[in-house]
Amino acid sequence: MICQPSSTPTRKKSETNKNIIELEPAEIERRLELQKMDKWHNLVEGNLILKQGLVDKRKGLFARRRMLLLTRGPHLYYVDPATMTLKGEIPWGAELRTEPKNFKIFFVHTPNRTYYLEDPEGYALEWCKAIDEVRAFYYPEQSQS
Ligand code: 4IP
Repeated sequence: MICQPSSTPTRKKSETNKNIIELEPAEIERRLELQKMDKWHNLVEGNLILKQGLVDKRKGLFARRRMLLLTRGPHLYYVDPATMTLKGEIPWGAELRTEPKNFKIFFVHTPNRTYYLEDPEGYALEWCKAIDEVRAFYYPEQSQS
């Protein structure tokens, strides 16, 4: 006899409300241990990766495909996935702002530069939401306005 669950499993309220940055210290340690086996770990200076994904970073006429790594710290590193070299990072600060243009394209504004990013998979809104959550955590006063 096959037993069917009596009701559809639902996520607990605490899980649905949880964002990517509010983690208990033990959870951070647990995830860092797992991350040590990840190929990107050595490129993020020991910081916990909160979100990662391939994006096309446009500068001038050309775009370069980069692995974008949002970490605790906070940091937004970008890595050349072909050579596995860290190419740079988007400088964090209270002034950093995201701007989704459509499902693929989003901007990250910093005081000295606007980064033009394209998520070929169409998760630009998720990127903006994740970066905004991290910003609200590290710069709560600036995020309220
Ligand atoms: C490069 O273009 C790449 O877009 C670089 O990105 C970018 O550096 C350079 O800008 C730009 O000239 P080419 O490869 O066509 O030469 P990446 O570092 O990801 O390879 P950043 O890191 O600043 O976007 P300059 O202005 O930094 O040189």
